[in-house]
Amino acid sequence: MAYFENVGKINYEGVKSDNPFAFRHYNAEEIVLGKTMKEHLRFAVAYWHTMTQDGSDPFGKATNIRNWWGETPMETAKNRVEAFFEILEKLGVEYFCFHDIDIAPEGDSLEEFFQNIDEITDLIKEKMDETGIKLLWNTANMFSHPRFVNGAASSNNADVFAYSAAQVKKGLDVSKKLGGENYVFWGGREGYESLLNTDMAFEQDNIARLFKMAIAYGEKIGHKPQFLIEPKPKEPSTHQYDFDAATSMAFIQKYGLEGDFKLNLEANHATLAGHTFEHELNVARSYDALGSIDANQGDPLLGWDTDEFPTNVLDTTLAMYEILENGGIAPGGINFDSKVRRSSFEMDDLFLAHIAGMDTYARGLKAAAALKEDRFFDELKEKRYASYQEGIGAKIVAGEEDLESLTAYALENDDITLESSHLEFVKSRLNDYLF
Ligand code: XUL
Ligand code: CO
Repeated sequence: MAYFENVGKINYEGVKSDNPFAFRHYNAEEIVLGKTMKEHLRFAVAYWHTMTQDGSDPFGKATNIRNWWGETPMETAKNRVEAFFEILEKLGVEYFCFHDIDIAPEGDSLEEFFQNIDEITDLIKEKMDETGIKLLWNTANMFSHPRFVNGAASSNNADVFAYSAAQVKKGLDVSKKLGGENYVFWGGREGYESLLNTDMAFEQDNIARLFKMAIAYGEKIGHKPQFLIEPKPKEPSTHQYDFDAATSMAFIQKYGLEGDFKLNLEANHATLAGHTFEHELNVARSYDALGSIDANQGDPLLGWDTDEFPTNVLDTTLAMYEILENGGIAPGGINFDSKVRRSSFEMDDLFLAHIAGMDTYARGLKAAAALKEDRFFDELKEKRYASYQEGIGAKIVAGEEDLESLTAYALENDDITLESSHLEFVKSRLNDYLF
């Protein structure tokens, strides 16, 4: 049975096409800088936003109309697998991501939850084998259930820690079963509300304990996905421990997790932290820790995690530039952690939204490739830092100077000439690559 009878395979038709169910920029097999677009972009669809999100918000009930609702939670879960793979195949997306609770009902006990996961992942595996579609990453939802009110690994209650460990173990078993390429830890409620009753250092030690158990278990079962921490500064906790890329790198280094852990960076989390997305990608890159991305965008006027589909070409261009400079994103990918707006409640909006996101990233890729080929940013930066290429600058970089020698130099050279950045001109030239 087809869940989307009105929608066929989405093909590339170019910008002249007025078919809403066609790509105007994403041409999977087109070669850009020596690789196909699909190799560069490694798109993934997120199970939670696409299959389980119902359009409700803090002020209103569900709006989404979905034809996969069944008589029982398990029937709905099975229908969802069918519908999900139909979406992936029709979009030509080769990867997907999910939380454990997105795919299977939790039931009345942990045991029942695990049985449900086994049954549904059998179905998912069949579909994967049939279609060649792959698992980019899975994760455990350790934030929705009331037991996680004070966090998961960072909870004050050791039974909650144990429960979380069981979910992570199952997550890794599932990752092995489905050949997951990455495994994500987004610290849902790993943060705190008030320092008055919180031992922050102890809670972070405990998070690191769980991560080390995950590394050890992966080694034991002979399955080593790339582990990823997904930073977010706030929401739901007031203070989230993995605030941003820099904070998460400090955590990774403090607990000696380099080598096993990289970062999964999300655009809307970056803006919540008061950063641009490209800032976060650049920070990760400077640590060789850019693992994967969650593609979306926030609403700058609202300032919370609205998870909109990305439609801003400047943002995707600068993000893709960072990815190109990184030498690609594999084994990570571009996961649409994006949801249709509450008013886009029709089934077909799921396609229109993904097409919009994929086209916006494809456009960003093409613009970023042109910027790279033209050495646009390279030339700008080479010129800007030229004073370190020779003379005193080259000696500073080579470690040949000290405070005394530089004082002697500065006393002779205190009439300093600076150059204008011409930043407005630069931005205007950058626009030429976008439109
Ligand atoms: C929450 C968020 C999560 C993670 C996975 O803001 O981004 O969906 O991506 O748990
Ligand atoms: Co995310």
